[in-house]
Amino acid sequence: MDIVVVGAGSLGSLLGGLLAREHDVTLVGREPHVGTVRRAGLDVVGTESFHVDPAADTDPPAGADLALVTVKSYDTADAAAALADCSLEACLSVQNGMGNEGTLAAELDCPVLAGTCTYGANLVDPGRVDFTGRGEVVLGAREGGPSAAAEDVGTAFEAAGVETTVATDMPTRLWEKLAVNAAINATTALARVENGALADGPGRTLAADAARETARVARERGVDLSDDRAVSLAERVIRDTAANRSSMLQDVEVGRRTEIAAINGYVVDAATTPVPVNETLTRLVTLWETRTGSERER
Ligand code: KPL
Repeated sequence: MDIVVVGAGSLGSLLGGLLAREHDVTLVGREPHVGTVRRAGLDVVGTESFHVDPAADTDPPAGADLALVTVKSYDTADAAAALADCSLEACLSVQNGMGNEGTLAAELDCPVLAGTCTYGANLVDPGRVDFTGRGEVVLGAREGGPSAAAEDVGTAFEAAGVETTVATDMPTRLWEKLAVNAAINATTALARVENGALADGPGRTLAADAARETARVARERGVDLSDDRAVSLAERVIRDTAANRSSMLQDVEVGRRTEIAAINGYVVDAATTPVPVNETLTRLVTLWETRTGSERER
């Protein structure tokens, strides 16, 4: 399969690297990373270590079987515009936050699939990504139900050794992922701690409260997600990724804009009843972005 990965950051580079062991992959991202990959290839180190030589560029090619979109949520509209003239069989969004698939579908003339991913990655240097934990990709039709395109993509991912489940309930899965990210990302970024620090004490309380509020908002919007399930999913991810630095902590550490608006901010905007924990987390991270000027940094 011909795959273009739009958003060669930490996760995009890891998934692109794994897929390049079996498929023709083009990584689309920023310099100096893509230039280094073009000249010297991509080193994946950690959980598994290997070297691959995918194509790499700052713009997408004219066509591909699949566009795998892994850009930050605030860059989705730009990614959609960049892909609008690209001939594609399918597009898969594996991003944090909600609403990305709709933004892509508005520009693209192919099935747009939704995905979640629990693989851990950290782009440490141009051309080098740390593989910090094996996980799972779950993907399917963004509106739920069966999808031939999702089956094809699932088969291609499995052929490359990427643990993949094709699901027919992606709307619920996206809310579950939102609850996990709402629980973990802002708190770890503000306290500058790894995910495992939320396993007990005040971090555990904050994470559970943020997850519960997100589940309530999901139910207000007709999604069947109980408080208990949201909390236990968040607690499982905290345990399974204890040593990981969340993507928002990684953003804050390098002074980059965060995805707060698409995570806790989305919960606040979607709520019809008060969500004080998500609101406070959103305000604090937004305050940090404004004071550091990072809301302009990508
Ligand atoms: O998706 C993540 C992220 O960091 O954005 C979690 C699940 C919190 C893992 O770190």
